[in-house]
Amino acid sequence: MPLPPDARPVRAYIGLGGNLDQPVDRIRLARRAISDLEGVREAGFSSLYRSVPMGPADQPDYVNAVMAVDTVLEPLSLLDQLQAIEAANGRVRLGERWGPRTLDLDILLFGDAIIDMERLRVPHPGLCEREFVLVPLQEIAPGLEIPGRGWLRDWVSACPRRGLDVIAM
Ligand code: ROI
Repeated sequence: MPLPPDARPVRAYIGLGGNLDQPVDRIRLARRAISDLEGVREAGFSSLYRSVPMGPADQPDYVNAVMAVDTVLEPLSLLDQLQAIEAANGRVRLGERWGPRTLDLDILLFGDAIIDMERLRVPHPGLCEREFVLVPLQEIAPGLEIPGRGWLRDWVSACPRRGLDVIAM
């Protein structure tokens, strides 16, 4: 939604992923739902990628993307809204650690904030090890510095290639 004219928004990055029940459609719907949130404006969206599962191999490939937003929400308010969108998408965890899921929405970065709370850690703890997050993030923010971790491009170069393809724009 449009932001108030006097707003001083923060640029945040959200990781989207899923591997159950039409993940491409779910990610597109999630993008729309995030863009429609009050206090949030879309600022960029990567291609959609098919990625090899990290975690147990006996699950479908994932679809992943990264979205940039400008927001006047506080980090925990944004998290609440993202979790509501996950719940509306029938988010199920099938018990197994790192098992399949319908829709995952993770706050990857929130401006230059470093947040270490029980509910929310930013930069996202898995960010720098996950090809399926680093590559789409680099697509929409090539010059990014990750707070406390250095240049995104260096993490992309260092990240092992496990299998990632663009499937749609
Ligand atoms: N693996 C891939 N490829 N993509 C994900 O989004 C993803 N999300 C997860 C785990 C289970 C760690 N594996 C993933 O939460």
